[in-house]
Amino acid sequence: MKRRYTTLGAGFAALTALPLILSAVMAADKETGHPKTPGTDVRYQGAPVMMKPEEAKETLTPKAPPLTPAEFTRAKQIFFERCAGCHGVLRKGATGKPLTPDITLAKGTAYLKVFIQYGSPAGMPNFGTGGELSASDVELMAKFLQHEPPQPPEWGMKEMKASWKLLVPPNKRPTKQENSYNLSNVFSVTLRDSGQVALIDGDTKKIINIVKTGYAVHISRLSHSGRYLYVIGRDAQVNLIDLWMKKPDNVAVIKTGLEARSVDTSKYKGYEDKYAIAGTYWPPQFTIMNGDTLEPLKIVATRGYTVDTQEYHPEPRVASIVASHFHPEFVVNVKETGQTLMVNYSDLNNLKITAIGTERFLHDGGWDSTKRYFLVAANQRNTIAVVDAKDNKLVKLVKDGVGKIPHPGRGANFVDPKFGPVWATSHLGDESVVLIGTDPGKHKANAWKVVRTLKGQGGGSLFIKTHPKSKNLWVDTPLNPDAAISQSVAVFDINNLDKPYQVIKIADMAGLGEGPKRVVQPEYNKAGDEVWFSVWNGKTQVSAIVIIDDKTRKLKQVIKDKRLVTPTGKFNVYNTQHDVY
Ligand code: DHE
Repeated sequence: MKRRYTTLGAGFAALTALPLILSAVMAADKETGHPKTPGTDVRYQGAPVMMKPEEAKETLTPKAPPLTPAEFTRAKQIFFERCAGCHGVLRKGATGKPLTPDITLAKGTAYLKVFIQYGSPAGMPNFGTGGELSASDVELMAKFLQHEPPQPPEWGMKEMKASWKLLVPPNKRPTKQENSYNLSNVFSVTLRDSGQVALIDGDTKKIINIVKTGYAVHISRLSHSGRYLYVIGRDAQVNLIDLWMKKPDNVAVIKTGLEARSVDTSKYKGYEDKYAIAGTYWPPQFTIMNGDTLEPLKIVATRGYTVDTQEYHPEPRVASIVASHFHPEFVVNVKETGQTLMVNYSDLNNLKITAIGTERFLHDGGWDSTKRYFLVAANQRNTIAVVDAKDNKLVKLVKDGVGKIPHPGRGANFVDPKFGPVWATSHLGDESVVLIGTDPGKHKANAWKVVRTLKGQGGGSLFIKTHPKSKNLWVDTPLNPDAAISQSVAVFDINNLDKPYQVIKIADMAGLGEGPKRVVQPEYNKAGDEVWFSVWNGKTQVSAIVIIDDKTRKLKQVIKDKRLVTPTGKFNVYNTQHDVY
C-alpha cells in the first residue's frame, strides 16, 4: 500500500512522456498520474494478494509467446502483487477487465504492452510510465497474460485441519471472567501491517494486550455473548481470542484459505456462541466452524453464475458476512456473481441456502436500525441492494441517487427530522453522502429511496458512523488525494442536516511527524459519547488513535504508543456484538 502510494506519484512526471495522442484524450489524476483513474480507487482495490507464486501451477499455452520457468515465476509474483487484486487470481475479471487467453491472445504482445505501460481511461494504472515496472517486466507481463492463468491450490478440509491449532481447549479455559476489565467497552484495533490487533481498554485507554494474528489483518467480530473475539487476516487466518482470560489472548487459530476478508458468528437464539463463519476470496468459498474451537465443520463453494448475464464465474469472492437476527442464518454476500446467500446453520448436513439474486460487485454493508433489512453496496454498480432477512427476499436495488462507488462500512442509522429512519453511506468515488429511507411502515413513501444527499468534503471516503445516543454523523475521507481532506473528517448535525458540516482536523490533533497520516474509521465507545479515529501512518512512522468528545466535538485524548503500528479498523465490543451503528 505504502509503496503504491509513493511510487505512483512518480508516474505523474512520467506522464509528460506519453505519446501525444494519449495525452490529448486523457486527463491525468493529479496523484496517480493515471489517466481518469483517481488515486483513491487504484490504491484501495489493487492491493497485493497473499498467495505464494510457487503454489500456483502454470500451464503453458501453445499459441502464447514462450516463457522460461524463471520468467514464469517472476511473472506470477508480479501478477499476484500488482494485478490479481483487480483482475482476479484467475483473470476472469473483477474490478478490472477479464484477461483470459481467449481475449489476450487475440490482442497480442504489442497491444498488451501499451496498456501495461500507459494504463487506460477505464482504470488500468500506468505501470510502465508510473515507474512501477521496468520495460522488460512490462514485456514479460504482456507475454504472460497470453498463457492460461496459473491455478492456485484449493484449500479443503485436509488443509484446514492441518492448519488448525487449538491452543487452549475449552475445558482449560476460565469458567468466569478472570480480569477486571469492563469488557463491553474494550476495542479491538487492527494493526494492519504488523499482523496484530491491539486490545485497548475503552475506559482507561490503556493497551491490554497486543495479540498476534494473521498477515495484513483486516477485521474483528464478536461472539453473541461478547466473550470471544474473532479476527481475520488477508491470509485467511482466523484467530479466536478469549476475553475472559487474565490477559486476553489467542485460544485457537486456523487458516480457512489463502485470501480472505470476512468473519462473523452465529447470533440467533439457541445458537449463541455456537458457530463462526469465514468467507474467503481464494478459494471462493465459506467455512462454518465451531464457535469456541474453530474446528472446521462445513465448507461451501461459491463458484457459480452471475446474477444478470448468468455467465459462469470461477472465482466469485466472499465479501461481507452478517448474522441474521430473524433466522439461524448467515447472510453471505458473493461479490462477482451478485448473489446474497442466506445460509441456514440449523442443520449443517442438510444445509439450506436461499440464494437471493442481488447485484454484482457486492462489498460491504450493514443492518437498518430494526436489523431486519441488510443494505449492501454493489460498489462498481453504484447500487445499494436491500435484502429482507425475515422474508428472505430482495426488497430493492437502490440505484437512483446513489453516488459513485458507495462504501458504507456498516453504514449509519439515524432518524432524519424530515424523512424518518434512514441508513446512510458515503462514497469512494465522489463527495456525496446519501440517506436511504428504511421504514416501510410509517414512512412508506420514503422507504428504499435516496431521500437526501449531503455534500461531504470529497471522494475517497470509506466509513461513516453515528450512534443511537448521538446527534452527530461522522464521515472520513482517508483516500482523498488532498492531504488536508484525508487527514480530517466532516461532521454533520443530524438535527440540522441543511447546516454545513464542520471539519475536524484529527491528524493535527495527534501531533505526529511526517507521513500520509490518513484518518480512518470512526468508531463509538459503548456509551456513545466518544468517537475514536485512527491516524493511519506508514509502517515505520508514528501512528495514533484520536478520541473526540462526541458532544463538544473537542479532543478528549490521543493514544500514542510505539506498538500501535498502522492502526486502521477499530471494533468496540458492545457495538460490534449488538450491531450498533
Ligand atoms: Fe476492507 C470491511 C474488503 C481494503 C478496512 N473490507 C471490509 C469488508 C470487505 C472488505 C468485503 C466487509 C467485511 C464484513 O463486513 O464482513 N477491503 C476489502 C478489499 O477487498 C479491499 C478493497 C482491498 C484489499 O486488498 O483488501 C479492502 N479495508 C481495506 C483497507 O485498505 C482498509 C481501509 C484498511 C485495512 O485495515 O486493511 C480496510 N475493511 C476495513 C475495515 C472494515 C472493512 C475497517 C470493517 C468496517 C466496519 O465498520 O465493520
